[in-house]
Amino acid sequence: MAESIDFLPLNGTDYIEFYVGNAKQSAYYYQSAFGFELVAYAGPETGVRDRASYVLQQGKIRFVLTTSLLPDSAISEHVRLHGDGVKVMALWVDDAYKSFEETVSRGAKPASEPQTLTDEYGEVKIASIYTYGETIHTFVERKNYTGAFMPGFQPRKSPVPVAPVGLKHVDHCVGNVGWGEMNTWVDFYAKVMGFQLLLTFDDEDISTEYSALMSKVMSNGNGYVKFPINEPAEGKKKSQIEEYLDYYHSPGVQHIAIATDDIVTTVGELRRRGVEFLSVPSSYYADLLERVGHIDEDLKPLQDLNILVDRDNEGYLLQIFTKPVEDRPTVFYEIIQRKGAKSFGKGNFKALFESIEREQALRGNL
Ligand code: TYF
Ligand code: FE
Repeated sequence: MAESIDFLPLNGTDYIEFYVGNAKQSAYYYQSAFGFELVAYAGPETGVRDRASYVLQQGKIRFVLTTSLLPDSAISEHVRLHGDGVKVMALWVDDAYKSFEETVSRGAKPASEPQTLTDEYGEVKIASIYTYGETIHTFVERKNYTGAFMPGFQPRKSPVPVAPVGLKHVDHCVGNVGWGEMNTWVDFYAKVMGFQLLLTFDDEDISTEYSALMSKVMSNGNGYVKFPINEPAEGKKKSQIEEYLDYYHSPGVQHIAIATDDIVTTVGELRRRGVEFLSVPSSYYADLLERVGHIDEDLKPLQDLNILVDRDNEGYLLQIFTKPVEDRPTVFYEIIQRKGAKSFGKGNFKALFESIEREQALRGNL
């Protein structure tokens, strides 16, 4: 039965927190390569004894990089098992306590009870529930909070000036789950979080010669928060989703798509700073305009940068994918510019997945 009122209104993504082996060095990478600015810090110098966290910001995107200072802790155990990865997808809400109660009453597994954090800059309320694997959603209510990030954190600036690359907001966060588990998590987002099914990609849409997967895109009511869920499917050889699961050792976040309004400038700058992207053969560009029709951009810079284009009923989109940003083939980024299109680049799946498979083969995992 459809509920007429949204029991979980979301204002957007509040932050994404990664558990990493060395937060100081990861923070340097996100500043120098991705153009994020350091805005806050928590650690021994601020009275936090067991961990260090760096808060980075660009546009509306906030990343928190957290490492353990202890050999035995939930954070070090997370890093031991998964490598560097996403622990928290935090959602900005108007009522964290209610968000927790509404979702837990619908079957969410609690991760931490609602609490109110206070300092001289105001109040932040947080509460967390589990989603797939060890990943959690934290509901963050920050009415009138004027501090750098949250109570417990102190403002901290980048040690050298950072030049942003035009990253604006989180477009979507994709999860990889185990064989046959996609619909379980689709149901979770529908029943527990009140999301709706936006799109389905089956085996036929996206199987290449080797790799195969299925994907369903879940969206909240206002469309600000979108969570595609992938599961592996049977193919000739190892699915890219299976490769992820082999290295992450559980379901988890596969890619974070970040929006820009000038993808040529953003990707040019990221490449100049050493970010590595997947590439497609030049034949992709030979018939691109026949496939997608007129686009505002010149073809040459798109081809030089290996940016992909796809069209749907409402417009078109430009997108590109990084290689994994850690040594395990797990988390990667998508840079996306939407020009009307609300889809996910289905027309690029074949070229994209063949590109991923070339990388899998280089790693000996195909
Ligand atoms: O988010 C999406 O659906 C697109 C396409 O392993 C995609 O970015 C889907 C699965 C995948 C990589 C990219
Ligand atoms: Fe994506």
